[in-house]
Amino acid sequence: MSSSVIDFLATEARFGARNYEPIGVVLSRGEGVWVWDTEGNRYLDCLSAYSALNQGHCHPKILAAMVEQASRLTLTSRAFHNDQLAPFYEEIAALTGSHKVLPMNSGAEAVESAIKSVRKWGYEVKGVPDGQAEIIVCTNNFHGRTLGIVGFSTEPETRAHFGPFAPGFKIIPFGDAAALEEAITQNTVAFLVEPIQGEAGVIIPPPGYFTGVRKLCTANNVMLVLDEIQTGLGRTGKLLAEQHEGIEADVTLLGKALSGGFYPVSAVLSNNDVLGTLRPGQHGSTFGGNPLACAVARAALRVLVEEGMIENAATQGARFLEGLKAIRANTIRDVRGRGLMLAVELHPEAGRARRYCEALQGKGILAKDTHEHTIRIAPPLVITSAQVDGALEQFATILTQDFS
Ligand code: IF1
Repeated sequence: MSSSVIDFLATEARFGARNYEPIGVVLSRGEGVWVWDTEGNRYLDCLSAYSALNQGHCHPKILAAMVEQASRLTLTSRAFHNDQLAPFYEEIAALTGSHKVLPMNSGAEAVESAIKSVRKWGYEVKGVPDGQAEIIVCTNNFHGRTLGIVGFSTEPETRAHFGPFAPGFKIIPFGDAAALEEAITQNTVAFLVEPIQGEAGVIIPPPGYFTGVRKLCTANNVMLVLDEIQTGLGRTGKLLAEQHEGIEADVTLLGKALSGGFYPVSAVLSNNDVLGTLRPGQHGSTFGGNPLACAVARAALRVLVEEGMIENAATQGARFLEGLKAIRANTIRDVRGRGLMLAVELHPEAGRARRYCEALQGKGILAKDTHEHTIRIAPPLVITSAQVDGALEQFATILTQDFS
């Protein structure tokens, strides 16, 4: 490790809260699927900042939109209108078939805003007694790091010593529609769930699960809130992961790639009057819906669609999945994926997935482990067949070694 890299890491260690344990690489440039470290080494990015870079690093058209808007008007607050918000609303509503949009900044903010909105809808429209609203979530969920959200996490690491937490949440197993039916009461206002559980290790529910969930939510006047912050915007090979099941959420949450990795932009999309319950002064954010965010998001959505990235994710995701499944290695317990949201789960005796990620780094691949034994694979949606094949060669090399 060069002295400059050591200096970077030492300074981070000296001043930074140690809330991450990054892989030992200091990146300085990104373009498309590639990133370079400060030593000039090139890597294929197989994390895409947890699916915030679906459009690839530093997409030129999103950059141009950002520079143009940043030189004109960056922020007005919502105390005044700006000339980017309405077109952003129109374009994202048309693309997703939504009726109402609430623009926020981080994914967690979108989740928290959705929780507030469905509770308000529950009291004012459904008629749930004030303060009695229940929201159902799943074990191994990941919806963000704010206090409200970690209060219903089932991951000890995520919630230990952050309490006390807010009440009003019920936890059921993911993928089990009967458990949802059992958990619904008169006071249930929503079921908040990821279409595919990302952090849990790319857990794909059984076929027909969401068809059953949709029916149960409709029959019980429960809002289906799909957290598509990681699965959305082409990651699974469709614009929204819900499309694989042919269903529609009542509320859809987007973030991450909504800005192509240029800026924190998230949104709550509603197909009904959930967002209609919000009145002036009842919710807000300094940066929510700012002109720079809207201009960047408009460009990010445009290139995603116009450059065929969603279709490419389906094609290259199928190639990547088939190639991973073809690897014959005793270390591999399971290979899972939909579109370019993939994971390789290792046998526990194969050792920690982090070791394999560190070995992949030496082969020019940046990937991230999750839950000890799983390697997440999520390259930008602009990846080519040749790049997939090149990555598969390296995965095969590393996975047939034993880093236990
Ligand atoms: C970290 C995980 C992924 C998300 C879903 C909401 C949010 C996220 C489905 C909140 C954010 C990020 C957060 C980041 C690492 C990453 C992550 F490992 F934490 F769980 F992707 F799997 N819903 N996920 O995946 O969005 O507020 O971050 O904008 O906290 O370490 P955010």
